[in-house]
Amino acid sequence: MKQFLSVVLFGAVAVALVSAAGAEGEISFEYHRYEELRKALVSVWLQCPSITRIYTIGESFEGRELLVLEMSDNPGTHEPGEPEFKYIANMHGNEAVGRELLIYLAQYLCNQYQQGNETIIDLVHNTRIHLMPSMNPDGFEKAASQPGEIKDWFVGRSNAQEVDLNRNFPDLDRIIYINEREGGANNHLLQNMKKAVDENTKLAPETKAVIHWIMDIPFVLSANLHGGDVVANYPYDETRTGSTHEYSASPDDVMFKSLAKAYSIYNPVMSDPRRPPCRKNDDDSSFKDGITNGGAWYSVPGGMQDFNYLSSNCFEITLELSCDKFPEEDTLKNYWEQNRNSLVNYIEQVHRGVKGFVRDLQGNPISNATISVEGIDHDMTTAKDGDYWRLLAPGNYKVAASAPGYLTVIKKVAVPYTPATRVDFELESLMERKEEEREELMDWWKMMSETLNF
Ligand code: GEM
Ligand code: ZN
Repeated sequence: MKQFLSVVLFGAVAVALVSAAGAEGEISFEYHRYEELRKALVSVWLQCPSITRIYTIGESFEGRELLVLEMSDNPGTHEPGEPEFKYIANMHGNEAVGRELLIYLAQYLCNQYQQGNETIIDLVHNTRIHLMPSMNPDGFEKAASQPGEIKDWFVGRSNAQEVDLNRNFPDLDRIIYINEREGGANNHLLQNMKKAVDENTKLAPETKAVIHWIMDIPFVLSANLHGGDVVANYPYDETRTGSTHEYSASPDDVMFKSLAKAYSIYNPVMSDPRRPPCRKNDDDSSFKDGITNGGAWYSVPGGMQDFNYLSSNCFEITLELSCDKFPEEDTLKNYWEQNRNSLVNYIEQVHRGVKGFVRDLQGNPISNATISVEGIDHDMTTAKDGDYWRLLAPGNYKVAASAPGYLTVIKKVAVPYTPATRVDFELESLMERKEEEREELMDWWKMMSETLNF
């Protein structure tokens, strides 16, 4: 007993010492300038080297790195069948809360993993998580270097070229609205356009880097962290008619509402029905249960959220996390507490709907096969190993897998809230089918000629 007590006491002293130094295992709730952000990510990597990796997707206009911390049981590789998730923050450089929350989230996941938190261990083992605390490091430095405690509402929002990155993505909504009327692709609208992206001088370097990232990794789910209001916003962001406010449902409206709610429900401020608007004249009339359709709030053309949905297999929502864009440092801990469970719960949403593999009859993966769901005009494609993920709300569905040169297979699937239902497809190639038919015909001829004796 005595020995036990002294261990406890020693433990308490050790914890006190460590937290005073802000060392390993503790989260220090302060702002991180560019160099401090790098150091914070490196120290997570040093603390949890077997489940983390740091990489960069490119550079900002002023040459700062667009850093990503990856968390996975196999950092650096896509594991066949394992879904990929991303959080991007601070695309508006003056919106600082999301940037800090992603640093704290990295520290928290690493700590909890080491302390044996089974939910977090399962999450890290079954998901490849990418965290980008700042998409606009130049804007952040500009916003953060303003003198005084009170920050201007706009300084640092755009990148160093004065480009608003959330208006700078190719406007795929316009194309999808034409295709809805006149027929045409219902997703992957940027296919074979990589060169056009590289040559487009209107795209900021930060936008280009993120476009390539979205096209290269088979992301399933994502969120884009902003500030200035408190709500979870879902597609479409741009209205069909061009009017300023108009509910603009995507084919996955039901699932998007469910995803946005999965975030808002764990955030006591966001989900509070009595929360007053951030500012007296704000129009929050489209907010309900802490969520809103983008177009119903106000139309945003060229945003990143809809670009994800219309160019790739990735579903993205936009999270507005604080009334103030750059609040005082001593409020950061509070924002972390408001958002911690939401941030973790939202990552878990990647394990919903149907998932599986598409292969040929010999078991070879078929990449770029189409996965379509009856009644939802938005197709997914399989990744390199024939693996796919199709987020869906609970219900009964008919899911089809098809690929050029193969016979389409349709399966009925019952989808619960979670986990994802595993549905694999084996596709017969039309060549094989033709060969089989030819052989059958030959056998028939042989039999006929034998019986008729010619
Ligand atoms: C927004 S982004 C979120 C809102 N989307 C719609 N459709 N209203 C922006 O980019 O203007 C707000 C922000 O800057 O945080
Ligand atoms: Zn913003």
